[in-house]
Amino acid sequence: MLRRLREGPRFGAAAHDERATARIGLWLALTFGLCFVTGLISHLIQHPPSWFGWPSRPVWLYRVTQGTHVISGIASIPLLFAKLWSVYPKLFEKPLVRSLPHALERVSILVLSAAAFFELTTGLLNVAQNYPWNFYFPTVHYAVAWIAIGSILVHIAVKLPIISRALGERVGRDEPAAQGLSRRGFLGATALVTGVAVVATAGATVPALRRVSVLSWRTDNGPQGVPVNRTAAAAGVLAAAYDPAWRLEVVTGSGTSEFSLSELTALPQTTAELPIACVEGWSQSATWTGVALPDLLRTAGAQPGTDLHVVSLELNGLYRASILPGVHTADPLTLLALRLNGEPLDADHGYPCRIIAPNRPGVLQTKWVRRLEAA
Ligand SMILES: Nc1nc2c(c(=O)[nH]1)N[C@H]1C(S)=C(S)[C@@H](COP(=O)(O)O)O[C@H]1N2
Ligand SMILES: [Mo]
Repeated sequence: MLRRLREGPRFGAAAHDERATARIGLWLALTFGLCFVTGLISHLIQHPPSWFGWPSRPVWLYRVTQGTHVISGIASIPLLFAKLWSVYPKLFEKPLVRSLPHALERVSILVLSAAAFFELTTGLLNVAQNYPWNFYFPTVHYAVAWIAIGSILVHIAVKLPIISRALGERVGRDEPAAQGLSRRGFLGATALVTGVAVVATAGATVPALRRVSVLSWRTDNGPQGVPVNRTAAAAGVLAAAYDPAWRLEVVTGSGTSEFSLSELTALPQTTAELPIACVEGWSQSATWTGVALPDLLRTAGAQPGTDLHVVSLELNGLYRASILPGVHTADPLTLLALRLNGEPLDADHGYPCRIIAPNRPGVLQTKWVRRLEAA
């Protein structure tokens, strides 16, 4: 029975052959593995345990890891469907449960499929800025990622004999009598659909693909040529941002200094080309000008290299504050930016001033800064 199934006479299509299944499984393991590792990196940067440090250089590294996270996640969607299509006859094989190990294996496949679908769906909706749920996305997405990767490892371990046998066999030409898509045709179609899905969306972070990425989100569509995630109006900071009484407070061990906008503008200015790399996968490089953090700290009587608590004018909102670690406050490319692409910051980009640091998630590039406090 098993042997017959593998050869496929009962279900016809060669797509259900283990040689096709194993190859798609291998691609899926690669995209999922990449997605998991890059997601873990992003999580660690945003919630750093004491043993974790993330460098401030190269400036583009997070842009690449997070772009990879979203692109590999998107590539996983057609691959997951193809994988399920490839094995679905086996999922309904009778008897449904043959033994305890067999039952456990089936449960692990159920958990694996559910977790994988959950991750890909929530990730995709997050990227599309659509939040039809009421849990906090990062926590749940992160927790379920461990369930997904754990059940994938169990699945691979259980299937290893079949995987190595199937990958050892050549895909070969199908018997001409085989119904439906040939193995090659199925693998080719899967690769093609995956490629199209990637090209259609990767422009959100790969500049060269911008023109062809028809399904891409948030590119070049904000003021000053940079997308906006949360506007000043939505954050409720417009009045406070343009209040002439606005001062930047810098609180250090040696006391509190206050800077008006014109005092900040009068300090030595640094200009740098730096990307905003949103965790949602879009990224955009721009030219930022402002006061380098090491300069600002020295002016305020503190040492570059101290961790800073960055507080914005926003009263509530998940991203109203951030921690800027010492590696970043010591980096002369970390800016308290006052200008973007040659103009004063637009309200939506953080007027009067915002943090732009090299190699950081966009979510930590706090806008509408009110206070910097040595942590
Ligand atoms: N105060 C504050 N700063 C913030 C945010 C926010 O909601 N509030 N959003 C962050 C996110 S998620 C991103 S990706 C960047 C986007 O910057 P931009 O809107 O200038 O492109 O700002 C960050 N800074
Ligand atoms: Mo973001």
